[in-house]
Amino acid sequence: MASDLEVIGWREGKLWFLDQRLLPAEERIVETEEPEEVCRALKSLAIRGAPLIGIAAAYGMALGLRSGMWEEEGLGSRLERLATLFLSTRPTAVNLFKAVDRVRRSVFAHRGSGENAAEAALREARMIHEEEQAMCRGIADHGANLLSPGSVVLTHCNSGALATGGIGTALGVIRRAWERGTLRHVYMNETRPLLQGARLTAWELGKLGIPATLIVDSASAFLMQGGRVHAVIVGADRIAANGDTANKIGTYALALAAHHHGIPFYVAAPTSTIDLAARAGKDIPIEVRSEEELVMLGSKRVAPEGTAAYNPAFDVTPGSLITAIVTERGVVRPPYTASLAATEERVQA
Ligand code: RUB
Repeated sequence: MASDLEVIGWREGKLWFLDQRLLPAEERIVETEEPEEVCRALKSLAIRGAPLIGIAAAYGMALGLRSGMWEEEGLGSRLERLATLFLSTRPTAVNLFKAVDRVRRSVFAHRGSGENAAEAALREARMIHEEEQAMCRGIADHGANLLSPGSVVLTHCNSGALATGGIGTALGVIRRAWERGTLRHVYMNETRPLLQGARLTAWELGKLGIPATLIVDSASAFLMQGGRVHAVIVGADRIAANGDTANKIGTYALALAAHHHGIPFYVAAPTSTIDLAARAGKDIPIEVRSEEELVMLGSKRVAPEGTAAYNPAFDVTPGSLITAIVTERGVVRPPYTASLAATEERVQA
């Protein structure tokens, strides 16, 4: 069994992380004590993927609560400022909002207990990290049961260790199915504009020794039409109460094509990505990123100067196009309003 890839952690009072912007050319580890640097890493996608965004923000809050950093302004005010800083980085993945809230509550709960604010925050951050790792393992086990022997699957963006701090969500399922001998091949979309598929998923699957072929995003429907894909499996950034799911731009088009061709479309995500407060997809904020990401390819300009560009980073796939949502608690099926609420109740029980 391949060893687990570690992408983030805490060492001697500092946060370290793998800078994902440089992959696959360079595996550079960055160490920091500055919460602002963690925010910059989140905004620039040096750290990315829904669960990892939450984990990093929680560690980043712990960095910002070290002794000497808040006494003058007061703990309450410092916590609010840190929370605002982190929550302004990326709007779509709900994991960020849940993680920041957990750290804030934990610090308040431990006020006066003798434990200092940074220790309370760090303990909560470590707990979030460990929980995400455990949830990935659960998702992998449940999800792999959905794939029949000889399966060829298609995935989009990156939902592996690089996105989760664990073995991954959709890529965790792929990895487990490969270990069980039921997976034959993976097609991975390159994932324009930032190429998370080409740069990150290809890198991870290569390390795991899983046979995979890169395609341009617009080739997916063609492969499905030719009967070359048995299932589509993707991660998620936020799942609304009715099953509508925000994930990397292009996911919705994949789901439409899969539906047309009668191919199962699975979403794999931890319960930390479910947001029952969002009743439907229209309640999920969609991040729109810089035009630069479209008109430039690395340092090379690909569109004429002055070209207008629109760059939504996510789209929403209606729950009606999703065959099942795989969580660490099991496989959730339509009607999602009832099944997701029941899953969340079990988490809280
Ligand atoms: C990441 C993205 C990924 C999910 C995977 O977008 O859309 O598919 O976050 O998360 P970005 P998970 O690269 O812009 O952060 O592993 O929970 O399914």
